[in-house]
Amino acid sequence: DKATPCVLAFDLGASSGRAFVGEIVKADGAGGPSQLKITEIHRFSNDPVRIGSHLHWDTLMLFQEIKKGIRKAFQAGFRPQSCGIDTWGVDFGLLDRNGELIGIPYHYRDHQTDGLVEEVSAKIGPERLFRESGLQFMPFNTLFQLYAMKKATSPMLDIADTLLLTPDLLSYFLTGEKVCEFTMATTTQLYDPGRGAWNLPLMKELGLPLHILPEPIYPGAVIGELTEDVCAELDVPPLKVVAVASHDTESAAAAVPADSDSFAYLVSGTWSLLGTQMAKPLLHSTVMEHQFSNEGGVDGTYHLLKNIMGLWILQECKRKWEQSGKSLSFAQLVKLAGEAEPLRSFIAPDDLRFMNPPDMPEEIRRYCVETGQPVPDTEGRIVRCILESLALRYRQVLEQAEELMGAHFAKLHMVGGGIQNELLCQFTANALGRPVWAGPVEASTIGNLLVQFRSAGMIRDMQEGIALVKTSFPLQVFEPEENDSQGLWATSYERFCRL
Ligand code: ADP
Ligand code: LRH
Repeated sequence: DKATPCVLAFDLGASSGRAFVGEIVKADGAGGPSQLKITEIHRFSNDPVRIGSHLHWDTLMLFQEIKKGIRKAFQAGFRPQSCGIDTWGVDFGLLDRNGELIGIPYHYRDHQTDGLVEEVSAKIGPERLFRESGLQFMPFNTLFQLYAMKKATSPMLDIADTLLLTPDLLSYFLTGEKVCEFTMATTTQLYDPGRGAWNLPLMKELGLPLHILPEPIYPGAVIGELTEDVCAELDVPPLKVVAVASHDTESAAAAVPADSDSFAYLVSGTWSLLGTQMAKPLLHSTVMEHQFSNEGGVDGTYHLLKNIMGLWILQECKRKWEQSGKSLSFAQLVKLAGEAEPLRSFIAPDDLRFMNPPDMPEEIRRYCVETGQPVPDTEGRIVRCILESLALRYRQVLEQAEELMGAHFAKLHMVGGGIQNELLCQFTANALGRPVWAGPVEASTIGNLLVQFRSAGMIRDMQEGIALVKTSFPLQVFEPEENDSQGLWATSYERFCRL
């Protein structure tokens, strides 16, 4: 029934964006239990654009697709009470003093930040940089991007009045309101979770402009309403725009159908984010040594997380093979991997050489040559090598997370687009020697919807939302296929750790 109260979520990942309407419906007519129903309204590919030596997001296209999504939702007869946007972390647009976008936002895989982790760490001291941000030193964190612009004496920085992170930028285009949502703020390396404030002293030392960051607002806050211009263009009535957990990873984490507050999860998409929820950030030196992040989540939670290179490596192989005339779907690639010999050669997925090489399959082959392993020479072998290496890396990172938390997790929840790859879920269970509970696929979208439901008074709290997720999306459980510690996966893990 399209008159049912509903909300509209936009979830933009690095590979694609989607719009879903979410409703709370009664399963069997009026008497049954409530269920969360999601309807896909719009989906689009998110392809970066190279101009000269720089890689950019096609920000205007993304905004156009969001407008299309709003229009399509109303055209389909839905009457959403609000909409909310989540996207990947760290990236941003700069506005001038008239509120106009300056330049074209950079893509986090742009090479302008190469080598800057080392340079800034040497200047500031790695301990301080970690203690005052709680973040893994990823070269693309907002801090390093701004520092790269500073080093390039970018005139854009001179005229920048406001920095808006991607979801906030898109919400600004819709509403005219400039905000900074908290979960995104914690991906910048400019936010000090210990003090709960922007790290202005650090920015000053690095020569970055101090006035450009709006004060953080929290998931659930209303950002504003669609401007009259947007309503007129789309021919839609006024619509509220709500700040969700605008960082996609945190929206996904907020939708994990866990039994308790203490659980381990893996958000599987372009990236693999492996983490666990905590009441407050964990900032001691072992966290820095293991290079984990503390990222802000819904309701003041923090998440101990590690960025693992993820299915990006597979996406890039797929793209390269397509370019050379061999178009294979993800399903076909997974099938080929399933037919290839098991546990033959591995890569270290987080080696920065895999961040953005010109030819990913070649980079993998070269890695195997350099490490004296059999060279994967077919699509199936390469994909198998990627999936097994990711699974082994998940074990390594999960065990590190447990060491840091002083906890043991009996299972791993996996969510996100990557769980459609059942081979990866099975390999993960095998590598961990623990069950994997897979689902839901659209976790970021669902976390986004839950925050909006709560804002609209459609659910009381996030717990009620999680209960809805559990009754509405069946999970798929993958049990490890071997049980002894001498099994092939266990010995392969030793080989993997020696790489
Ligand atoms: P992001 O949000 O980062 O753009 P998604 O959560 O949409 O990423 O996940 C994208 C990934 O999901 C792809 O890289 C691909 O590996 C995987 N995937 C998508 N569809 C399938 C499929 N049909 N079979 C196996 N894997 C799939
Ligand atoms: C995943 C993600 C991740 C960030 C990366 C830039 O989509 O948000 O959490 O580190 O993109």
